[in-house]
This record gives sequence, C-alpha cells and structure tokens, in this order.
Amino acid sequence: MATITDAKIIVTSPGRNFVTLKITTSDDVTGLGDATLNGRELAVASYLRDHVVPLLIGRDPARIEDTWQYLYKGAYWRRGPVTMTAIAAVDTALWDIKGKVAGLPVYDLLGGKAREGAMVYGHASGGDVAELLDDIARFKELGYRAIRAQAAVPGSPGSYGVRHGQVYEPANAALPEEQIWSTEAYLDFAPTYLTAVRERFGFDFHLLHDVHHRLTPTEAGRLGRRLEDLRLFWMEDPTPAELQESFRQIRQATTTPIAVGEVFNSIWDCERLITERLIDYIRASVAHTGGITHLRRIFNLAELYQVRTGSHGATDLSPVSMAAAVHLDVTVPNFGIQEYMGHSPLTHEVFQPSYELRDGALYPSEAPGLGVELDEEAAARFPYEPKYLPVGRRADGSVHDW
Ligand code: GCO
Ligand code: MG
Repeated sequence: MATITDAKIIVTSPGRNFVTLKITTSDDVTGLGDATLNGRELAVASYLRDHVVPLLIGRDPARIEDTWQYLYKGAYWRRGPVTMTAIAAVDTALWDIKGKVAGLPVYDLLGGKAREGAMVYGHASGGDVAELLDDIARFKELGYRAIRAQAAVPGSPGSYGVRHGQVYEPANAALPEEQIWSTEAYLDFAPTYLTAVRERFGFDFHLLHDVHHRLTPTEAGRLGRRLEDLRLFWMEDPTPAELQESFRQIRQATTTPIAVGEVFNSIWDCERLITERLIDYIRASVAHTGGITHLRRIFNLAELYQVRTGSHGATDLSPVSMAAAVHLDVTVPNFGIQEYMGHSPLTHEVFQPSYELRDGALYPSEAPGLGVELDEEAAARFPYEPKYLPVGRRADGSVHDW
C-alpha cells in the first residue's frame, strides 16, 4: 500500500493570493488541492499545516471517503468555511492522485462524461450603460453563450462587479476598503440597464445578474418581478442566505430563476433550499464546500429536486479547483452552467491548467488526474500580500452586506 509521505502548503500571490496543498505519496505521485479562502487565506494555511498535515502522514491516499469522514467527524467541530476549505484541499488532492495512479482523468473516476464540455458564463461590466454594452459585445465575439451583466449604479460608488482594467479583483487593499451602497439607487437603475442589454442584443444568449446578497426578500421579490420579461438565466444571491426560509418569499413573488451558494460550505447550508425547491441553481464550489466528494453529494441531492448546478468560479478560486469543477460539471446530469472569470497571465506563470475554453464552454483535458501543474519556483517569486474584500456601508454609516 502506498502512503502519504508529505503534504506541503504553498502560499503564493501571482496577481492575487492562492493557497495550495500538495500531497506526495510513497510512490512519488503528487496531487494538488485548492485551499484559497479570499481574505482569510492564512487561517486555512494554518489549519492545514498545524492540524491536518500531521494526521495525513502515513495514511492510504486511495481512501478518499474515509479521509473525508475522518477530517470532518474527527475534528468534532463541524462545518465553517475554514474547516471545509481545508478538507476540500485534501479531498481534491486525493482525487488528483487517484486519477494519476489509475491513468484516468478525474471525470472518468466520477462515472464518465455526461456531456463534452461545461457551458460557462463570463463577466461583462461597465462604469455606465454604454461601456457595459460594449463589454457584452466583446464577450459575444469571444463566443460566450452566457454573460453576466453588472453596471456601476449612479450615486452608489460601492456597486458590485464592475471591472477596472483587465481583471475584476475586489480583494484589492491591505485593509478593507469601505464602500457606500444605496439599495434605492440600485433598484431604480438595474432594470434599466438589463433592459438596454436585451434591447440591443436580443434573446439569443443567456443573461445573468448578481445581486450579491444586498436586498431584503421583499426587495428581491420586487426586482425579480420587474425583470421577468427579460428572461434572465438567473438572479444570483438576491438576499443573504443564512435564513433559508427567506427564499420562499422571493419564490412566491417572482418566476425569475434564483441562484445561490457561493458562500456555502456544507450541504446543511442548502438542504432546505433544495428539498423545498426554493432555488433553481446551487452555486457551491469544490474549494469551499469540502471538495469533490461533498460537492458531488450536494449536486446529487439537487438532482432529485430538479435544482441545477452553477458553481462559483471567480478569480479567487485557483485553476486547481476550476479544473476539479470542470471534471465534476461534465459528469453530473443536472449540470446548469459554470462561472468562469479566467485567470491573469501572472497566475498562469504559477498554475498551468490543461482545461480549454472553446465556444463558450470549458473542456477538461484527457490528462490523468486533474490536469494542472504547479511551478513551485514561480510560486516562490510571488510572496503573500494581505488583501481584503471591501466592507459595505449605507449612507447613514451603518454596515450593509457587501
Ligand atoms: C461571483 C462572486 C465573486 C465574489 C468573490 C468574493 O459571483 O463570482 O460574487 O465575485 O465576490 O468570489 O471572494
Ligand atoms: Mg456572486
């Protein structure tokens, strides 16, 4: 039996921070797992280094499910983003190893392809409506079949999702930037620019929009109703999801499809949302939801209730978990869509994934395992830099959901 002989935590910042776990076995097979938790990176690095790595040495790398249960139940303290991101990194690295040992891509270990590629959506944005429309035209030319649209709200400098420069990167400051947000200005403006998008480009592509947890259920229901004729693919994160029951009110108010889940870390965050059909798409990710093993369980539960998948894929999910997501996406029958923001050239100096973007879809490679290489020498050239996500405030100074 092979054993785990080494597990190393690599913290690197090629354009943004990433934490990666690299597991090595006694047969010299290595596997990678993404352990990046935006703005809380070092907490996961410490959890892994101080509390997980010592438990991995000597274990059988083939026993993925047993290792998952051991780390989850064995910690006694369950769930939470730090714990579940750490478990995810171990789980993903073990699937990578299993694929390499078997000589098979991970999608084949998961039952094989149900489709060739995973349709993705790209992020179009603009400082005003004209800029947004130009950006959408650019994504359409690039072959995207699904596009998310976000524009800066006049009078609300803290608008979510507007790119400045080449890459959208909200974790941009050594201490959190504070951004002023006006729900009223947003609710007046968002329907006008989303309507302008449909008027200019028609309905032959999927249009998505992210509310980023900023509305109450009442406000979200009202927005969803106003957007119904635009036939959105989804309205994302309409309200904070700690209270799963609040989605029932949105559901009753509108037929605009609802997506949620990028901050979830366990099946228990969405069990009710799924089994009571309060949402249409579950957006949990490999990196933050306990890895391939646990995310597959969520997707399988969702399938029973006709909820489709739409995994989080922002730049803060490294190419390692993006590759894992694509392997899982092509196997699950209830796949919906995959978010894909791409990564910067600097990030690709460190991580070389072999998935391919073609005609608006990501295709996994045939390489054994996940098909991602990490250049450790390049990683060492980019030391960690503290970077925080912004904090939202209302005009009266009180804290609002960012
Ligand atoms: C998305 C997300 C991200 C998050 C980011 C936080 O839909 O892609 O909302 O942009 O804000 O992942 O770290
Ligand atoms: Mg989002």
